[in-house]
Formats: sequence, structure tokens, C-alpha cells
Amino acid sequence: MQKQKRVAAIHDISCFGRCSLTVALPVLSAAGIEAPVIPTAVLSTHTGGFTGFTYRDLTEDIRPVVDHWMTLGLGFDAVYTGFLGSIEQIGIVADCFGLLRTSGNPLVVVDPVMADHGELYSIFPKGFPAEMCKLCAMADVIVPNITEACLLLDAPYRDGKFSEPEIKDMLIALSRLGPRQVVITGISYNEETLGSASYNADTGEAGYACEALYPMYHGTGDLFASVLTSALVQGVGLTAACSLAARFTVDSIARTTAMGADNRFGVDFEYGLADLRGLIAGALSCEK
Ligand code: PXL
Repeated sequence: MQKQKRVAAIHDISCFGRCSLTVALPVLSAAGIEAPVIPTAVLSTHTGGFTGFTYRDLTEDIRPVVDHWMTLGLGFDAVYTGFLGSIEQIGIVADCFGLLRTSGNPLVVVDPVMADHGELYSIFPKGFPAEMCKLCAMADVIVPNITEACLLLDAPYRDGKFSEPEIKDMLIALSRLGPRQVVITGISYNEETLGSASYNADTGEAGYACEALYPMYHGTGDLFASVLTSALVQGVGLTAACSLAARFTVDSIARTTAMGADNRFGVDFEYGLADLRGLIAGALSCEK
């Protein structure tokens, strides 16, 4: 049996509205991965579409948690970050990457959560993308959506579609910032499908995983990135990991749509969790 993987997940806890740690933790666990967490903030809900949410900032706790872990001699197979609430938090997490890399060689996965539909989230200052760009430069894998990819590259966002050659250029430009593996989510080359485009700068392999287009639900980017991380850390290649993550995410969306739920509440990924380990094992055996 393969040694159990250990992935440190650094995200906020949005107590209601499935996203960030309330998605990452169950997904990693269901994938058979040990998942120590560093909560960066605790909110009553996420900030997408709710008003009046509470926000307890935990910036001061991040570094002491990692310092304590270092005294225990812990090693990590991956470090996976998502929503970070401030520029200060980005700097602290960057320092933590350095520390966590001293004890092993973790795969560093950064989901630069900061924007959607062409807009930087209103809670973030204008300088936020430039700082997130520095964190992405330290990562092995980044998972921006198309809006975030434009912000990282300081390129104009268009509401219309991007062509395949344009996306390929963006993937390559993002890999030149530092990460060897890049995935851009939320890409659509036609009216019927939505997908993710990937590029591995080490092998030159490019992929596109697409699924039927469904209404938008909150937290689906976090779900995709959590499944992707779970598959990558267990040895699934980038293209297959993207297909698996896209399939898992769209199945969750389809179940949610069928029930007619509020799109701020996130998607029903829970029903699919029992199958996740098998899906990853299947993808692994296809690669051998
Ligand atoms: O799903 C990304 C996310 C995570 N955490 C918080 C958010 C968002 C997106 O809006 O507000 C707190």
C-alpha cells in the first residue's frame, strides 16, 4: 500500500456556504489524504453574495502554527492554499512555504482566489493581484480562473470567449512567472461547454477538460482545486487530474441544479465523496 500522503490546507473557514476549508478538508480526507489545516480566518459565510457576515481574522496565528509544526519535525507531501484575506496574509504564507520546504519537498499548489467575472472581489485592495502573483511564483501548480489569470498577467479581461491560441499563450506566460504546472478554469470555447485548460512546462503537454455548461454555483473553484490537488499529490498526471476534477465538480453541480438550490450555498459534492478514492485509483492505474 502507498504511504498515506499529508497535505497542509491553508484557507479560511466560511462556516456556511460550502467553499474553502469546508470543501478542501472533506475532499482531501475522502481521497485518503491526511489533511492538517491552517485556518486563515473564520467567517459566518463566504463573501460572495451574502451581506452582514462576521469575519474573525487569524493572521497572527498562521506563523506560530507552522513554527510549532516545525518543532515536531513534520514533513508534508503538499501545501495547498486558497482564499487569503489580505496582502499581509500572502506575505506570511510565502514565508511559511519557505519553512515547509525545509522539511521535505512538498508540492505547492496555489489557488489565487481573488476575482471572478472580470472583477477583483470588492474586499481586496487594488495591489492584491501583484502580491498574489509573487505567491504564484513560488508555487509548483497554480489554478486561477480566467479572471484571475488576466489579473496575474496584467492582461485585459474580455467577457467574450478567448480562443485556444490565446489561452495557450496565457498558460505559457503564467508558467514563466514560476509554476511549472498551470491550470486555468472557467474556459469556454463554445456555447455548450465550460472547462479547464492545463499546461505542464516540464513536459510541454497541454490539455483541455470540458463538461456541459451549468449555472454558476459558489465554491466550485475550490472544489475543482481540492480534487485536483488530491489527485496530483497521489501521482495522477496533470491532464488526467484536470479531467477527474472537472467531472467530479460538474457531477456535483448537476445534482445541485436538479434540486434547485440557492447558488450561494455551494454544491452537493458530499454525495460523490464515497467514490473519490476509487476515481483517483482508476486514474492512477490508467497512467501505468
Ligand atoms: O470560494 C472562494 C472563497 C473562499 N472564501 C471566502 C470567499 C470566497 C469567494 O468569494 O469569500 C471567504
